[in-house]
Amino acid sequence: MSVVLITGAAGQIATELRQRLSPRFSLRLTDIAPVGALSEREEFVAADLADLSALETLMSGVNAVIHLGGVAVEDTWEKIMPANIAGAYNVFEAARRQGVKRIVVASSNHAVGYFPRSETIDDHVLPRPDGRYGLSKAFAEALGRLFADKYGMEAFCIRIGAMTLEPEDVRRLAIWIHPEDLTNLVEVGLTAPIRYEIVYGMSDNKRTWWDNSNALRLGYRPKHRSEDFADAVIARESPRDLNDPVEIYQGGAFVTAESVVHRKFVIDR
Ligand code: 15L
Repeated sequence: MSVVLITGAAGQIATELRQRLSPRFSLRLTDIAPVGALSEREEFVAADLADLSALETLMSGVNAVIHLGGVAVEDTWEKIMPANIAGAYNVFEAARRQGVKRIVVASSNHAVGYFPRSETIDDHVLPRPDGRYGLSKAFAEALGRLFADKYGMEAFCIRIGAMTLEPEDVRRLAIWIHPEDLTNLVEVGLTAPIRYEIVYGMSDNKRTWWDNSNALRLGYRPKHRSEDFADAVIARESPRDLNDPVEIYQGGAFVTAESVVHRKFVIDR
């Protein structure tokens, strides 16, 4: 059975993936925080993404990596830089040194959060990060490209929307992904014959602003639909100002953090 290393194993996404992937893969888990009880097919080794040599040790005997580790929301550069920029580099470099070819990268919708919702974007658009966090995800995608081109590695970058059991608000009706669908997409990322791909991590969402045909081409078949929750979500949300940048841009509230220039741009456009 293939051994898959999961970074950020104590996080919300890893917790959902673990229970669904462990029947099929042997999981080596790592995080700086404890990950709770382990199943028969799991082992845990604590490590910091800043520690390249610890990561290199962890890669021994691994067939593929699911890189979920790092800061998962907007934060200061002092936190984003070591965890998401240096951390992502260390994961790729440790994998390269140990001959691990395939990395599934948890990118984010915030790598392209400054695209307006009026535009449908696909896997070919240039990055358009909406903050330091989104920038770090664009960096991780570019790392995958570099390591694929230069060292023959394989990277599958998932621009994850919002993974929860149900969509939390109207914006997330467009970008929501059920944990079961995300697991299936990660499995595509682990097993499909690819060199470098970008896909969007969303369920079968009618209100989407993403063209996810690349994921479908590679075999992803989402089972869940955000539209099933739409009436309830819309009914409970207070009226929205459609001229607010939070509503104009795909990244939502991530866009407006420190956005003095941005607000001027919105007024000028
Ligand atoms: C993300 O990238 C975050 O990790 C998640 O917590 C949500 O905030 C999501 O984006 C979102 O855009 O809603």
